[in-house]
Amino acid sequence: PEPPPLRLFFALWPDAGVRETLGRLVRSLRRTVKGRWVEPDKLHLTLAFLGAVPAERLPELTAMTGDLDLPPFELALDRLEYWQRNRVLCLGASATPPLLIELVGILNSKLGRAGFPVERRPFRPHLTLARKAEAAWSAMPLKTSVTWPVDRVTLVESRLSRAGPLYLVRAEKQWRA
Ligand code: 2AM
Repeated sequence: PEPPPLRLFFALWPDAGVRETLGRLVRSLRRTVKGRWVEPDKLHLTLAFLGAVPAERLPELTAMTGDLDLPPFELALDRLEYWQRNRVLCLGASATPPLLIELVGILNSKLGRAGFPVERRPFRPHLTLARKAEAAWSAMPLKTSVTWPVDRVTLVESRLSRAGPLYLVRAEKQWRA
């Protein structure tokens, strides 16, 4: 029998330090905003969502990950965004670093050439903090922005279950300055 397809996406996966900062932010926000909060160890920023992919294509995507090579850069997540339409609360960036736009562009062109579906809308970085959230505003600057030193890209598998998604790192490429 064929193995089931994998639900895959490319993401910025926080290291321990960034995760610690994000966890602190979530703990303070939880006091004032109602919602279903993403567990701190599952927070991530999606770069390209592939959806269901035949398992046999994983080696190709692993190789693609290994070919992604950029200079490290810094991402400042400096504002909260509340999307009333789907009641999602996100961390966003008032400025997208050019290297992040370049990374997503390279990813999308590699994915497109390999025949994967590609997002056509311009990339706007966002990190989902909570779903089914209740907020009375649509954007709010953070007093202290989250500074994320980005030096790697990660291919992640998402396994959905009733207990929520389980994320497995399937491939990763770290860059040197
Ligand atoms: P979200 O956080 O905005 O929900 C794993 O599911 C990751 O892929 C999540 O970060 C999720 O974004 C994103 N994702 C899920 N379905 C998607 C889709 N159809 N298009 C783009 N991103 C998606």
